[in-house]
Amino acid sequence: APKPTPADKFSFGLWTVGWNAQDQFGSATRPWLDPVTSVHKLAELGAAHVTFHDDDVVPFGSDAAERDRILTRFKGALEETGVTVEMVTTNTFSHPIFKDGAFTSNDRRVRRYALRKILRNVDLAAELGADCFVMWGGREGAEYDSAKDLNAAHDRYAEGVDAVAGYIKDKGYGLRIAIEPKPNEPRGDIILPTVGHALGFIAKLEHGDIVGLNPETGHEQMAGLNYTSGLAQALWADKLFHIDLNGQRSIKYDQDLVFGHGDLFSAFATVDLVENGFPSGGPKYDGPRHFDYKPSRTEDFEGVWASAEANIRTYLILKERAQAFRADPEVQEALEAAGVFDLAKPTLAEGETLQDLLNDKSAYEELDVDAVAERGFHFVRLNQLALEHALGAR
Ligand code: 3MF
Ligand code: MG
Ligand code: MG
Ligand code: MG
Repeated sequence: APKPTPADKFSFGLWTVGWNAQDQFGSATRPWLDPVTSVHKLAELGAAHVTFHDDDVVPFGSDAAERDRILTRFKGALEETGVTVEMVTTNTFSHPIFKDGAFTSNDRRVRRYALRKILRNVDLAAELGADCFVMWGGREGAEYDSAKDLNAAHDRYAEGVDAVAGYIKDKGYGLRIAIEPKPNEPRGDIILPTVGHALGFIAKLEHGDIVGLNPETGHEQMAGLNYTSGLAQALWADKLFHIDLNGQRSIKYDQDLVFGHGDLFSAFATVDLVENGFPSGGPKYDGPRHFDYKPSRTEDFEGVWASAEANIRTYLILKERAQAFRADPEVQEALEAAGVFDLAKPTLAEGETLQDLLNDKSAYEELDVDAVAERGFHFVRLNQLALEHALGAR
C-alpha cells in the first residue's frame, strides 16, 4: 500500500485505539490507553490529526488543577509529534446522569448540566485550534413511545444546538458544529437517526448556517441505508463538515469494524466520492479522513496498532483503485453510454419557460414513449468495471 502523508489528512478518535474492549456481555480485555501513548503511535502510523471527547483525555470529575495538568501533558505530545486536533466532542452519554439524554433529558437539571459540559469543550476545541465540534446525541432518545414528548424533545434539541452555535458566534471561534446521526444503540431509538433526519432538523435552526453533519459509515448501514448516498446528499446541501469512517456488516449492533472490513464495495464507492467528487463536478469533501472504529475485543496491543494501520492501508488502496477507475477510458465511455453525464443537463433548456415545455409537442404528445422506453442503460457493465477496478483486476 502507498505510504500516508499529512496531505492525506488521516485522523483518529483517541477513544478508538484507546478503547478497553469492554462490551455488554464481558469485561475489558485490555486496559484503556494513555492518550499520550496513542498520539505518539498514531503519528508513527501516519495520522496527521487526532480527535477526542473531553473524558477520553481528562477523566470525568477531575478538578480544575488536575485538568490543567493533564491538558498540559497532552499538548506536549501534540507539540512533540506535530499531530494536531481537528475536532473535539463531548461525552454526554457515559455517566449515569445522561441515562435519559443530555439536551433532551426529561430532567431539566440534566439539560442545563449538559449544556455547561458542552460549552466548556467548545472553549477547549477553540483553544486547541480545532475547526469542527461534533455532537453525537447517543442518549437523546427512548425505549418507550410514551416516555418522551417528541415535539418538546425536538424543541429542546434545537434549543441546545442553537445555544452552542450562538456561543461559537459570540466568541468568534472558527468552529462549525457537526451532528452525528445514528438510528439506535445505546437507546432503543435515537432522535436524528439518519443523515436525512438531521438535515431536516438543521433547516429549522436559528444558527443552522454553522451546523452540518458528521455521518458515520456504520450508523447509516445500521439503518439499511447507503452511506455514500448519505454523504452525497449532505454534500449537495453543503453540510458535509466531517466524516466517521468504519466498517459494518449489515443491520445489526454498531460494529465499528476497520474501514473496508464491512461492505467493501460500498467503501470503494465512498472513497471514490470523497477523492474524486461527483462525475459532473459539484461540492467536494475536503476535510479529514477520520476513522471511528474499534479494535476488536479479541486483539492485544499489537492487534490494536495493526488494526489502526489497516484503516489507513485500506483507504489508500481504495483511493488508488478509485483513481484508476475514473482514469480508465473504457469507464469514461461506459459512463457516457449510461447517461451519467447527461443528468447534469437541466431538464428545461436555458431560457426555456415551463410554458415552452407545455407547448413542446415533441416532449409529450409526439414522443414515442415505447421507443424511448427501449433504451438500455448498461449500468451493470459499468458496475462490473467498478468491481474489477475495486478488486485490482484491471
Ligand atoms: C458512537 C459514535 C461516537 C461518536 C463520537 C463523536 C463514541 O457510535 O460513533 O463515538 O462518533 O461520540 O464523535
Ligand atoms: Mg459509532
Ligand atoms: Mg459505529
Ligand atoms: Mg462516530
